[in-house]
Amino acid sequence: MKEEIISKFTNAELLIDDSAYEKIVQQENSIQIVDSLIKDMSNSDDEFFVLTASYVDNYLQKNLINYQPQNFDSDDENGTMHQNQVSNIKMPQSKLIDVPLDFHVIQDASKKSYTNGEIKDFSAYFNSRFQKIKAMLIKKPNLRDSYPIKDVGVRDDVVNVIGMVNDIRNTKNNHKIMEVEDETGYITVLIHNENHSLFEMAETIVKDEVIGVIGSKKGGLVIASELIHPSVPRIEEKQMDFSAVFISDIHIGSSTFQEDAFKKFVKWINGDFGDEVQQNIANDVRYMVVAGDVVDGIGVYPHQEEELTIKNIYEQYEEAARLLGDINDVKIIIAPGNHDACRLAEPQPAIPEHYASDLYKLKNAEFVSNPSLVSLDGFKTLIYHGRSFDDLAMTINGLSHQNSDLIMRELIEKRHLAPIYGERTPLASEFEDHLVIEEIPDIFHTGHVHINSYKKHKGIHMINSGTFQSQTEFQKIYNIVPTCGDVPVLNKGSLKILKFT
Ligand code: D5M
Ligand code: FE
Ligand code: ZN
Repeated sequence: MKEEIISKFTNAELLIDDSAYEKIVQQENSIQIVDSLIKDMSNSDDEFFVLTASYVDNYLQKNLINYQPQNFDSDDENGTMHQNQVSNIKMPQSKLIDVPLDFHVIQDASKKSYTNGEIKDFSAYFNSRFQKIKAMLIKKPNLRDSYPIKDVGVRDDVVNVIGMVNDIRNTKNNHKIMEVEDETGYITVLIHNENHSLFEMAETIVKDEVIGVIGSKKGGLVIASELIHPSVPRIEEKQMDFSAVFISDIHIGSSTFQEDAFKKFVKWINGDFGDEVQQNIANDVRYMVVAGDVVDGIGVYPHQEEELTIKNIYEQYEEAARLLGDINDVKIIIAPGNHDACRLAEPQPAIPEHYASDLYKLKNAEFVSNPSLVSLDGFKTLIYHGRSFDDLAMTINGLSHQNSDLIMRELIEKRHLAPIYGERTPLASEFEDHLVIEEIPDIFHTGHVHINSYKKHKGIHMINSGTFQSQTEFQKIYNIVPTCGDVPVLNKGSLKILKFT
């Protein structure tokens, strides 16, 4: 072996002294180390001719290769000192590893989702939405005395009803006209533009949401004085002693997937990348949530194949398993998006094992529906990819892909993840509406728009996790500038964005 080592150095026109040689042969994988040392020395700007023991020492420490300091033995005080040196370079991996994970799924539509597409399902679906949200509204003091819409015509007192918005539009004189319906009938509601605050609120009302209406009768119209969302009370914030990472829209298989940034991110989460502060954050990470668009998929939009580096859906998920498989000691929760190999209609069941068998083999991965509600050490996390953002950005003035925090706030106030039926978001006409926000989450995690956002609304952390895909041709046309490789981490209750580009 001595000859082999010496000749490798000679061939590389490098000299090695005896102490350096002794140090190298103490290592288990000494031949491999010689190869990488030679590479390292050739890349170095230093003008040196003789490889010394201290250079080898530095190199081994820097690269953490089975670092075995000379004269190391457990009785030697120096031995302990050397071990500390190593751990100063690589931060200890805690991940609160001794504390068992408390993960469970609270709501998942994967197995509950049945439909045979008949008309009666359609009305069952809307009835489910109406009843669930009505049950929230009726608890509000102002709506406790609400009555069926059919009684509006026969009663003389104030109008006080709960209904679903059939239609809302501006009149010629720039007031708003809204048709509201329950299972007994419908009314036409006028929102006068001189009632500024009410008119402003009405600007955010969309078709198919469920609201409370208080007003007075005038001819065949109801003049609104108050419009009421189901909304949420301010929640009490819990003490968080761990970190959770939120990502989405990785788009593996696309030529615009930023693999280098993603690999840096994986190194960071494993505690092998970043400065001391960043590594300390990584050490607290117990959960990573992926809110859809894991892969770019196949046939999602016209001529997609021209922008794919992996043109086979199975291979895209195999690559995803390779990349995510490098993540240690973190529970990974994966929900689908509109690019995944899944039914498109929401609720989307979990990514099928059939397409992603290697991902399913990862011991630390869990697969859930879109949307779903999970508990991360007691923190209720609502995961939704965010397809409905396209519809809300198009419908409500002032909302756009850039400010998805405002969209998330609207959805929470409306207690529905995709209120508008029949636009770009395909909704399955189930017997039950799984997109009603029944339980109030601590964390609301979305993706899809490819632009980070964060805001706390009534104590709820609302996070949009951006993307690992750089700007696509489609996004250029719509002037969507993605925040690529910026990862939000909820670190012990406060949000940090780490950049990996
Ligand atoms: O969505 C990527 C980005 O493109 C995201 O910002 C939403 C936007 N997008 C996608 N589809 C549409 C439609 N149909 N209208 C408007 N904006 C859209 P991704 O799901 O990754 O393709
Ligand atoms: Fe996406
Ligand atoms: Zn998407």
